[in-house]
Amino acid sequence: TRTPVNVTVTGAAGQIGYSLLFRIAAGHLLGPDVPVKLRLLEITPALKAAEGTAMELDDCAFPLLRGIEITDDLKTAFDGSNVALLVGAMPRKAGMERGDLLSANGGIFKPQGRAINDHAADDIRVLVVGNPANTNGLIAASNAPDVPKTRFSAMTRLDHNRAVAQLAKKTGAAVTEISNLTIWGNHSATQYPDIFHAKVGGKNAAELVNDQAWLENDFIPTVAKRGAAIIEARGLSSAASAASAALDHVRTWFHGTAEGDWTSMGIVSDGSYGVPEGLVSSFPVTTKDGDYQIVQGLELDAFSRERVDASVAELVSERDEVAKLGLV
Ligand code: NAX
Repeated sequence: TRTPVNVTVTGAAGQIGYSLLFRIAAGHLLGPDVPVKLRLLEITPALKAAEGTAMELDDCAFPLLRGIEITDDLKTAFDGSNVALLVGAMPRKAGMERGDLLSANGGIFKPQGRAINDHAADDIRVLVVGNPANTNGLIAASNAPDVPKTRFSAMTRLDHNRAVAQLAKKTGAAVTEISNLTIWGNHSATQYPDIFHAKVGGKNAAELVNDQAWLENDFIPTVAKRGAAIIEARGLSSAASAASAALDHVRTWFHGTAEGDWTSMGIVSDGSYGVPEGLVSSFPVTTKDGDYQIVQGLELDAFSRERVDASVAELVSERDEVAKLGLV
């Protein structure tokens, strides 16, 4: 029988944690044949709530779940960790400046990056979900100098899945018929969901839709502002869909993209497509066995280029801000 994989989840007592943990334990992260041990990291005041979630996990009697450890200690949380899902973050509160938000999150992701560096297993893979996800990923990666940068990623898969769903609706296709969609840039309202290389049932999506007004005034803003629309409707931010996207992200990273298709991941830029090296930006990537490669050679016309550049400019300003704070 296989040795269990150690999966660390931060912010385990939060909303996303409550959706995520049960599905990890059910085998939806790594597959139906991979046993897991969960490490739940929380801040001290939320440990009791995390214990409540752990009691419910016990009560599910999941065959793949081989242990749960709950802690507020970074070393314990990341010791021997193989997969780390960094979900807990400092949310933006009313009146908070972006600098304050970045600084508060630096206080979380800098020590977590360091702890991953010092204690995680050699094969560690990290997904940052907590916002601002790209820049939090940059902070974590920068503070883990001994871990290859390619092990760190930030989540834009929810945006990717939202774009797939909207495109399917518009074209009347099934989501399974949609491929080669890309989210470029930051997981924020500046992100650029790109359908110019996407396919619907093998046909070019932009040509099939042939509706520039829908693309500009409906599709792009709907995808980019979906998080706000969910809050407006539900009174709470996206949780089950975010958890589902996190599972998709990690599963695709390990199990690979389908032949000819790709996915979207926030990753440390190697300079491809003019995105400054070192920024954590979303790209089209193919994946296999826990590694990824940026899809090269896609043409970006003026419309796409302008949008990619705008989102990347936002990432540059976030990076400059955290650099000033000594976080990267
Ligand atoms: P919640 O506020 O419900 O839960 C966050 C949890 O993190 C809390 O239990 C809190 O105690 C814990 N936490 C705070 N600081 C911590 C620390 N230093 N160590 C460990 N745990 C800590 O938020 P939830 O709805 O679960 O969302 C979590 C994060 O995901 C937020 O930052 C949110 O903005 C972000 N999201 C990112 C998405 C993406 O696509 N990348 C989409 C969904 C979501 O909005």
